[in-house]
Amino acid sequence: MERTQVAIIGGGPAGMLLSHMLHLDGIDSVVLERQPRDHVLKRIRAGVLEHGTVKLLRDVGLGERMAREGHAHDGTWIAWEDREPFLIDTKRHTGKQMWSFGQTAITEELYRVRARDGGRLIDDAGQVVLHELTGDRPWIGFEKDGAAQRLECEFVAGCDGFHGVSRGSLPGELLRTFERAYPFGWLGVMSETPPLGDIMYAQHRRGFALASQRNAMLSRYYIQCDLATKLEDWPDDRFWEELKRRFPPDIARKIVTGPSIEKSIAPLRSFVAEPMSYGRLFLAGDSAHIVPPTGAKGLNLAVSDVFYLHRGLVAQIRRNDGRYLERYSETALRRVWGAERLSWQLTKLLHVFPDDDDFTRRVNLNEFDHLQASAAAQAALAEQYVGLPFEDLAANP
Ligand code: RFL
Ligand code: PHB
Repeated sequence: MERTQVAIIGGGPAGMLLSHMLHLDGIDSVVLERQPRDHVLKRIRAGVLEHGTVKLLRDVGLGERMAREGHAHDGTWIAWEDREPFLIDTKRHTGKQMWSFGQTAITEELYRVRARDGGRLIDDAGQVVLHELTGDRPWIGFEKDGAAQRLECEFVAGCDGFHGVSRGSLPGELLRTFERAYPFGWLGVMSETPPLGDIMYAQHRRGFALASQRNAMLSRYYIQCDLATKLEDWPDDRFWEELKRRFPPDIARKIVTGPSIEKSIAPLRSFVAEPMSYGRLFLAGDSAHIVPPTGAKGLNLAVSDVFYLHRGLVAQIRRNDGRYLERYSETALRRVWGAERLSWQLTKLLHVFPDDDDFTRRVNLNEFDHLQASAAAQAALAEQYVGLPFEDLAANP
């Protein structure tokens, strides 16, 4: 039997960041991760960080590698067929920049500092079950190397992603879910080629495309694809050709192609679970909500959840002040719904849907033209894209 103050289910960015931040406040945690460590460290996902995420990572001592390998951007471009490209100019409208820095590197850094600081992580942990969440002494049952184990704790953080077990531990009559599935996915390619200088979304009648990056010699590209798409049907040559067709010719010419080092398909989904807490269980990150990647909000939301949850746990454990934890769910959900709305709007604006008609196309075109013309519309989009500020309790007493 093991004992800790906070049992953290899931060793992705949400769980590992929470464990690290609690450690900085002298609070003990144990992370239970279903996958072997190598698997977690190899996953390629997010790449664009909000201003607030970058600041938080710096504040908790994780800024050094980001400063070395990451890259600041004044905003993100939208290339629109037959129109001048448009910059979501976060620098101009908010004074803040976004950063390109990969989730893979952030996860590596988190595993490094937790190991350095003697953090306890049990990977390859199977059959995780949460018990007695409404009592004073919750506990987690799990299997390690075929043996049944028990972890006792004061609080449980459910950071186990969309396919985890934590969300399902809320009673069915309490849990409400909100969902939108999209009839397409993103086919993503990573290549060791110099990226375009800028991050750029492309709207095109053949479908959406995106040019992004991880560092000076690592590019990340995506194209909208059918849900039935099979990776084996997309050799590199076909991918590059399709990608270039979706960008304006002068930009397509600048895309440097090369062999892919990773290729994967991600379906798009919007999903929110309410509430994000039950008894002594608190959900954070993808376990409670999913956004389509248009808008680059998923990892950033996981970080803001962790900011609120860490603050609540520290207030409760160190000062016996329960006000933050009591409001964790409602506070986190306000920010979650802001990101849900933005990523849904950008997904609708930039993708081709099978049932799009001429009316939809005209409305989308008008939305883009309005963005080009209206400083107010540009400022509103920039404010949401760069990330809404983290709330203080005083904002909603
Ligand atoms: P994760 O990363 O899914 O980690 C959850 C961890 O929990 C483990 N687990 C369990 N452990 C124990 N017991 C169980 N029963 C368990 N079940 C699961 C899993 O193995 C895993 O290690 O969730 P977390 O920490 O909440 O982090 C969320 C982010 O990973 C996610 O939101 C982002 O990657 C989303 N995302 C993006 N977000 C951004 O902010 N900016 C971006 O540019 C961006 N681009 C993206 C993305 C996601 C993508 N995909 C593949 C869905 C681009 C793509 C293509
Ligand atoms: C990425 O670099 O992987 C990326 C960038 C922007 C997005 C989503 C993903 O909106």
